[in-house]
Amino acid sequence: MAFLSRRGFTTATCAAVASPASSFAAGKLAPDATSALIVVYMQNFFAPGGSLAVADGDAVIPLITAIATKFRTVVLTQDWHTADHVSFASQHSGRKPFESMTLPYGKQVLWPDHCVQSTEGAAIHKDVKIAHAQLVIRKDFNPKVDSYSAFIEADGKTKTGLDGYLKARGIKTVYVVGLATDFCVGWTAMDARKLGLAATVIEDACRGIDTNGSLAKAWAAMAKAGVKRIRSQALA
Ligand code: VGL
Ligand code: ZN
Repeated sequence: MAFLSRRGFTTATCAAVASPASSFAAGKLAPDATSALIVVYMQNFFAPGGSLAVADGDAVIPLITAIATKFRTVVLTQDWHTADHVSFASQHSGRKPFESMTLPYGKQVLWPDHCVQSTEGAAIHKDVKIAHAQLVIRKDFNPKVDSYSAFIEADGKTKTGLDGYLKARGIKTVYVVGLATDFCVGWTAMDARKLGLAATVIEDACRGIDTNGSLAKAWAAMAKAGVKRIRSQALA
Protein backbone atom coordinates (compact mmCIF):
# COMPACT_ATOMS: atom_id res chain seq x y z
CA MET A 1 0.00 0.00 0.00
CA ALA A 2 1.05 3.57 -0.50
CA PHE A 3 2.19 5.29 2.67
CA LEU A 4 1.42 8.95 2.41
CA SER A 5 2.11 11.57 4.98
CA ARG A 6 -0.23 12.43 7.79
CA ARG A 7 -3.02 14.82 6.96
CA GLY A 8 -3.35 18.20 8.56
CA PHE A 9 -6.41 19.07 10.57
CA THR A 10 -8.16 22.39 10.40
CA THR A 11 -9.55 24.01 13.48
CA ALA A 12 -12.94 25.51 13.97
CA THR A 13 -14.77 26.56 17.05
CA CYS A 14 -18.07 25.18 18.12
CA ALA A 15 -19.96 25.57 21.35
CA ALA A 16 -21.48 22.60 23.07
CA VAL A 17 -25.00 23.30 24.29
CA ALA A 18 -26.75 21.58 27.13
CA SER A 19 -29.32 19.17 25.70
CA PRO A 20 -30.06 15.45 25.87
CA ALA A 21 -27.19 13.25 24.69
CA SER A 22 -29.04 12.30 21.56
CA SER A 23 -32.52 12.26 20.23
CA PHE A 24 -34.47 9.91 18.02
CA ALA A 25 -35.43 11.38 14.66
CA ALA A 26 -37.71 9.14 12.60
CA GLY A 27 -36.70 6.16 14.73
CA LYS A 28 -33.02 6.86 14.26
CA LEU A 29 -30.41 8.01 16.71
CA ALA A 30 -29.29 11.58 15.97
CA PRO A 31 -26.02 12.54 17.66
CA ASP A 32 -26.30 16.09 19.01
CA ALA A 33 -23.83 18.59 20.44
CA THR A 34 -23.38 16.51 23.60
CA SER A 35 -22.14 13.52 21.60
CA ALA A 36 -18.57 13.01 20.41
CA LEU A 37 -17.08 10.53 17.99
CA ILE A 38 -13.77 8.88 18.89
CA VAL A 39 -11.95 7.46 15.85
CA VAL A 40 -9.41 4.94 17.07
CA TYR A 41 -6.11 4.17 15.37
CA MET A 42 -6.98 4.50 11.68
CA GLN A 43 -3.28 4.30 10.83
CA ASN A 44 -1.27 2.67 8.06
CA PHE A 45 0.15 -0.02 10.34
CA PHE A 46 -3.27 -1.54 10.89
CA ALA A 47 -4.29 -1.53 7.22
CA PRO A 48 -3.62 -4.54 4.99
CA GLY A 49 0.13 -4.57 4.26
CA GLY A 50 0.97 -2.92 7.58
CA SER A 51 2.91 -4.74 10.29
CA LEU A 52 -0.05 -5.24 12.64
CA ALA A 53 -2.66 -5.63 9.94
CA VAL A 54 -6.23 -6.00 11.10
CA ALA A 55 -8.18 -8.14 8.63
CA ASP A 56 -10.17 -5.79 6.44
CA GLY A 57 -9.00 -2.85 8.57
CA ASP A 58 -9.22 -0.30 5.78
CA ALA A 59 -12.71 -1.39 4.72
CA VAL A 60 -14.20 0.74 7.49
CA ILE A 61 -12.66 4.01 6.27
CA PRO A 62 -15.51 5.20 3.99
CA LEU A 63 -18.07 4.39 6.67
CA ILE A 64 -16.08 6.19 9.39
CA THR A 65 -15.64 9.23 7.18
CA ALA A 66 -19.41 9.32 6.56
CA ILE A 67 -20.25 8.84 10.25
CA ALA A 68 -17.88 11.65 11.22
CA THR A 69 -19.97 14.18 9.27
CA LYS A 70 -22.77 13.62 11.80
CA PHE A 71 -20.64 14.80 14.75
CA ARG A 72 -19.45 18.27 15.71
CA THR A 73 -16.84 16.91 18.10
CA VAL A 74 -14.51 14.28 16.64
CA VAL A 75 -11.34 13.05 18.34
CA LEU A 76 -8.77 10.88 16.58
CA THR A 77 -6.38 8.64 18.47
CA GLN A 78 -2.99 7.67 17.12
CA ASP A 79 -0.92 4.74 18.38
CA TRP A 80 2.54 6.31 18.77
CA HIS A 81 4.99 3.89 20.36
CA THR A 82 8.60 4.46 21.32
CA ALA A 83 10.87 2.14 19.26
CA ASP A 84 11.78 0.17 22.41
CA HIS A 85 8.22 -0.25 23.63
CA VAL A 86 7.61 -2.96 26.24
CA SER A 87 4.58 -4.27 24.31
CA PHE A 88 6.78 -5.30 21.36
CA ALA A 89 7.74 -8.99 21.31
CA SER A 90 11.09 -7.90 19.85
CA GLN A 91 12.01 -6.41 23.25
CA HIS A 92 11.77 -9.76 25.07
CA SER A 93 14.24 -12.46 24.12
CA GLY A 94 12.61 -15.71 23.10
CA ARG A 95 9.14 -14.18 22.85
CA LYS A 96 6.95 -14.12 19.76
CA PRO A 97 4.17 -11.75 18.71
CA PHE A 98 0.71 -12.63 20.10
CA GLU A 99 2.14 -14.48 23.13
CA SER A 100 1.20 -13.03 26.52
CA MET A 101 3.45 -12.19 29.43
CA THR A 102 3.01 -10.63 32.83
CA LEU A 103 4.34 -7.11 33.27
CA PRO A 104 4.27 -5.02 36.47
CA TYR A 105 0.86 -3.57 35.53
CA GLY A 106 -0.73 -6.87 34.45
CA LYS A 107 -1.05 -9.27 31.56
CA GLN A 108 0.28 -7.98 28.25
CA VAL A 109 -0.18 -9.43 24.78
CA LEU A 110 3.09 -8.99 22.88
CA TRP A 111 2.76 -7.35 19.47
CA PRO A 112 4.85 -7.10 16.34
CA ASP A 113 6.69 -3.76 16.22
CA HIS A 114 4.08 -1.25 15.05
CA CYS A 115 3.24 2.45 14.99
CA VAL A 116 6.71 3.65 15.99
CA GLN A 117 6.71 7.43 16.45
CA SER A 118 7.15 9.44 13.23
CA THR A 119 7.29 6.41 10.93
CA GLU A 120 5.04 6.19 7.86
CA GLY A 121 3.20 3.30 9.41
CA ALA A 122 2.14 5.46 12.34
CA ALA A 123 0.60 8.08 10.06
CA ILE A 124 -3.18 8.40 9.93
CA HIS A 125 -4.35 6.59 6.78
CA LYS A 126 -4.59 9.05 3.89
CA ASP A 127 -8.22 8.16 3.14
CA VAL A 128 -9.39 9.09 6.64
CA LYS A 129 -10.64 12.52 5.65
CA ILE A 130 -12.10 14.17 8.73
CA ALA A 131 -11.05 17.80 8.39
CA HIS A 132 -13.23 18.96 11.28
CA ALA A 133 -11.51 16.71 13.86
CA GLN A 134 -9.79 19.15 16.21
CA LEU A 135 -7.94 16.83 18.55
CA VAL A 136 -5.52 13.96 17.95
CA ILE A 137 -4.51 12.03 21.06
CA ARG A 138 -1.20 10.24 20.69
CA LYS A 139 -0.65 7.19 22.87
CA ASP A 140 2.13 4.95 24.12
CA PHE A 141 4.76 7.55 24.92
CA ASN A 142 5.71 5.61 28.02
CA PRO A 143 8.06 2.80 26.87
CA LYS A 144 7.24 0.75 29.96
CA VAL A 145 3.42 0.75 29.76
CA ASP A 146 1.06 -0.20 26.94
CA SER A 147 -1.96 1.97 26.57
CA TYR A 148 -5.07 0.80 24.73
CA SER A 149 -7.69 3.19 26.07
CA ALA A 150 -7.90 6.75 24.78
CA PHE A 151 -8.56 7.86 28.38
CA ILE A 152 -6.29 5.94 30.77
CA GLU A 153 -3.06 3.99 30.28
CA ALA A 154 -2.88 0.28 31.07
CA ASP A 155 -1.42 1.09 34.51
CA GLY A 156 -5.03 2.04 35.31
CA LYS A 157 -4.17 5.52 36.59
CA THR A 158 -2.30 7.72 34.10
CA LYS A 159 -4.86 9.86 32.25
CA THR A 160 -4.49 11.31 28.76
CA GLY A 161 -6.68 14.31 29.56
CA LEU A 162 -9.34 13.31 27.04
CA ASP A 163 -12.05 13.09 29.71
CA GLY A 164 -11.33 16.69 30.75
CA TYR A 165 -11.46 17.85 27.13
CA LEU A 166 -14.79 16.14 26.51
CA LYS A 167 -16.34 17.26 29.78
CA ALA A 168 -15.21 20.86 29.19
CA ARG A 169 -17.18 20.73 25.94
CA GLY A 170 -20.32 19.35 27.59
CA ILE A 171 -19.95 15.91 26.04
CA LYS A 172 -22.05 13.23 27.72
CA THR A 173 -21.95 10.40 25.18
CA VAL A 174 -19.09 8.98 23.15
CA TYR A 175 -19.45 6.86 20.05
CA VAL A 176 -16.37 4.78 19.30
CA VAL A 177 -15.24 3.47 15.89
CA GLY A 178 -11.98 2.19 14.38
CA LEU A 179 -9.36 -0.42 15.24
CA ALA A 180 -9.21 -2.70 16.98
CA THR A 181 -12.58 -3.66 18.47
CA ASP A 182 -11.09 -6.07 21.01
CA PHE A 183 -8.33 -3.80 22.30
CA CYS A 184 -8.25 -0.05 21.80
CA VAL A 185 -11.90 0.44 20.84
CA GLY A 186 -13.17 -1.77 23.66
CA TRP A 187 -10.91 -0.34 26.35
CA THR A 188 -11.78 3.20 25.26
CA ALA A 189 -15.52 2.54 25.47
CA MET A 190 -15.21 0.84 28.86
CA ASP A 191 -13.07 3.61 30.32
CA ALA A 192 -15.61 6.16 29.06
CA ARG A 193 -18.19 4.36 31.20
CA LYS A 194 -15.84 4.42 34.19
CA LEU A 195 -15.49 8.17 33.75
CA GLY A 196 -19.24 8.70 33.77
CA LEU A 197 -19.87 9.01 30.03
CA ALA A 198 -22.37 6.99 28.03
CA ALA A 199 -20.57 4.89 25.43
CA THR A 200 -21.71 3.26 22.21
CA VAL A 201 -19.58 1.20 19.83
CA ILE A 202 -20.68 1.28 16.18
CA GLU A 203 -19.80 -2.29 15.35
CA ASP A 204 -19.73 -2.20 11.56
CA ALA A 205 -17.30 0.76 11.74
CA CYS A 206 -14.79 -1.35 13.73
CA ARG A 207 -12.68 -4.42 13.07
CA GLY A 208 -11.04 -6.77 15.58
CA ILE A 209 -7.66 -8.49 15.89
CA ASP A 210 -9.26 -11.55 17.53
CA THR A 211 -6.29 -13.34 19.09
CA ASN A 212 -7.07 -16.21 21.51
CA GLY A 213 -10.78 -15.38 21.74
CA SER A 214 -10.14 -11.71 22.46
CA LEU A 215 -13.04 -10.43 20.34
CA ALA A 216 -15.80 -12.39 22.09
CA LYS A 217 -14.25 -11.57 25.46
CA ALA A 218 -14.17 -7.88 24.64
CA TRP A 219 -17.83 -7.75 23.58
CA ALA A 220 -18.83 -9.55 26.81
CA ALA A 221 -16.78 -7.15 28.94
CA MET A 222 -18.22 -4.15 27.10
CA ALA A 223 -21.79 -5.37 27.63
CA LYS A 224 -21.07 -5.84 31.33
CA ALA A 225 -19.69 -2.31 31.55
CA GLY A 226 -22.86 -0.87 30.02
CA VAL A 227 -21.40 -0.09 26.60
CA LYS A 228 -24.09 -0.03 23.91
CA ARG A 229 -23.52 -1.78 20.60
CA ILE A 230 -25.22 -0.49 17.46
CA ARG A 231 -24.83 -0.69 13.71
CA SER A 232 -24.33 2.45 11.68
CA GLN A 233 -27.81 2.27 10.09
CA ALA A 234 -29.22 3.17 13.52
CA LEU A 235 -27.75 6.68 13.16
CA ALA A 236 -29.86 9.41 11.57
C1 VGL B 1 -3.90 -2.12 19.19
C2 VGL B 1 -2.51 -3.80 19.71
C3 VGL B 1 -1.46 -2.94 19.88
C4 VGL B 1 -5.26 -1.71 18.80
C5 VGL B 1 -2.85 -1.22 19.35
O1 VGL B 1 -5.42 -0.78 18.00
O2 VGL B 1 -6.24 -2.26 19.30
N1 VGL B 1 -3.71 -3.39 19.39
N2 VGL B 1 -1.64 -1.64 19.71
ZN1 ZN C 1 0.00 -0.37 19.85
